[in-house]
Amino acid sequence: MTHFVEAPNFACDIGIVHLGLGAFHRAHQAVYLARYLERSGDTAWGLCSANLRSSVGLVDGLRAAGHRYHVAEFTDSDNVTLREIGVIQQTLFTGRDSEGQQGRDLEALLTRLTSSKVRIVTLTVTEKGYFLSPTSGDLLVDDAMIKADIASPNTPQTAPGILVEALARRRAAGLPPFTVLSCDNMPDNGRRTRNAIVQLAALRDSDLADWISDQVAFPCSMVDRIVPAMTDADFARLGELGVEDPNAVVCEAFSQWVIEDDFPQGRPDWEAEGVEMVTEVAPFETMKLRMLNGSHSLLAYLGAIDGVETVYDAVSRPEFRALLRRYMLKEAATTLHMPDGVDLERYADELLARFANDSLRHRLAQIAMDGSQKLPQRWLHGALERLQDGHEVPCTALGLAAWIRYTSGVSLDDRRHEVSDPLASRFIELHERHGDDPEALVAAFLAQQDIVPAALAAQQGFADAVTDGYRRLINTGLAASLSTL
Ligand code: NAI
Ligand code: CS2
Repeated sequence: MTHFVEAPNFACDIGIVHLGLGAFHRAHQAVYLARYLERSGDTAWGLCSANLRSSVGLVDGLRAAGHRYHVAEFTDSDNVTLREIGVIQQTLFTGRDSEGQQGRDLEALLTRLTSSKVRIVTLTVTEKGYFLSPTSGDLLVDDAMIKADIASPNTPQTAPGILVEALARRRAAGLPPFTVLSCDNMPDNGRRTRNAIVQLAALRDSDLADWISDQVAFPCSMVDRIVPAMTDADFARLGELGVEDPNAVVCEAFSQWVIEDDFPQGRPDWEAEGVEMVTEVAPFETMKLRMLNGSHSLLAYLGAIDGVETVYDAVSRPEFRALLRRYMLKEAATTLHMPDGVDLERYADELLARFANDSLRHRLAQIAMDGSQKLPQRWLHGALERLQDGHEVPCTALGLAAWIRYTSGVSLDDRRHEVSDPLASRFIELHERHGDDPEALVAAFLAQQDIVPAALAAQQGFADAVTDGYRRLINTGLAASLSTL
């Protein structure tokens, strides 16, 4: 059954600026706001959505379409809700355009961010867009882009740089700050975002850093909706349903948003749309990162090095389903401390059912991107807790072995793939230096302290398990390796 929902014609004030206009923003935050606007008629919370780095085509495409686009929410391949979204009022691009020009709409974005009507800034700039060390959470002050923002703070390129400049302008104008709400899959995402911004501000003006520290709220949030990158097949399927829209996105019907309720400048009444406003997000965030995202990463590396293409293809195989159940219940759930009433076995079953949605083509190559930024929170912190409690983590160890292989850019049957990761060139060097010696290779990867907590690297039993896993994968293949778990 296909259910159509049209967007009403509302002119809104812009109350929220979003950084990172990707697939997820269009199918998650924008949908909650659109539903809120339709129900309440409150026009204070329209969106200005900006890209800082890539996807200028999407920014311009949405402008050309009057900022209206479609979200196709699939329960399964037979049941879809086609929602037209009209809550975005403005789109901007501050990255490098096709002529190599940097910062096309930067002044427009900074002007928007200093409007008194803007009270919230949301972000989905991916984990690497915060320029933080994945293990310590400290700002990467030696990164070339952060260095450029330190040298030229009035023409910033990074998300932290843009927010620091906008907050400095608001402070100088006597305006209250906006609230900053990270919607990226990072642990303690609010606290980490605060770190990035306060540490960058401190390099410019310690009074500004103190003001941000005292005045700006950085609530944490847990976000969940599977929104794969669009494929030609997705556009063709939407065409069959009567939707010709280059800015459309396809996603699952499920959606969740848990937010720490700390919005001193006000916020939309999100609860009415099903958002859970809570005092502490951490248990839900850790549960989702370790169980859902941790499972995704297991499939991504073990599947991708064996030629499996999508999440659906992987979970259609009993050996992968068994691996995920075992990982989720024995290695992830056992590290969680959930409020009463949360049934983790049921959560694991629900996740398996979501992964088996036959209408999504969620490519493992997409999930495999940026492993250096993702693995600490998905696998490594939980693994360390279990090992310190005297337990083993065989699924995580095999997953890590698969990730190490994946970063060589060569699958188990010697096919090449692209490795998209800010540390990709470092990985290639490690493979060139130690590729012939699994023990040395694993030791070299475990010694990367900006990815692997030192206490985990020091667990010899874990290093041995990863090395065994690596040997098994290359000598006996995936199926045999999984069967020994
Ligand atoms: P996407 O590939 O469609 O968009 C990525 C966005 O991040 C683009 O706007 C891009 O310009 C921006 N970006 C990338 N690197 C950046 C950098 N260094 N600085 C500034 N901006 C940068 O990806 P999508 O699906 O929108 O996901 C984005 C993030 O949203 C994920 O990394 C994750 O943290 C979060 N998320 C995504 C979900 C999904 O299923 N797609 C679900 C839950 C969270
Ligand atoms: C995925 C997530 O790309 C990835 O790394 O694990 O984007 C995942 O689809 C979402 O977190 C689901 O909410």
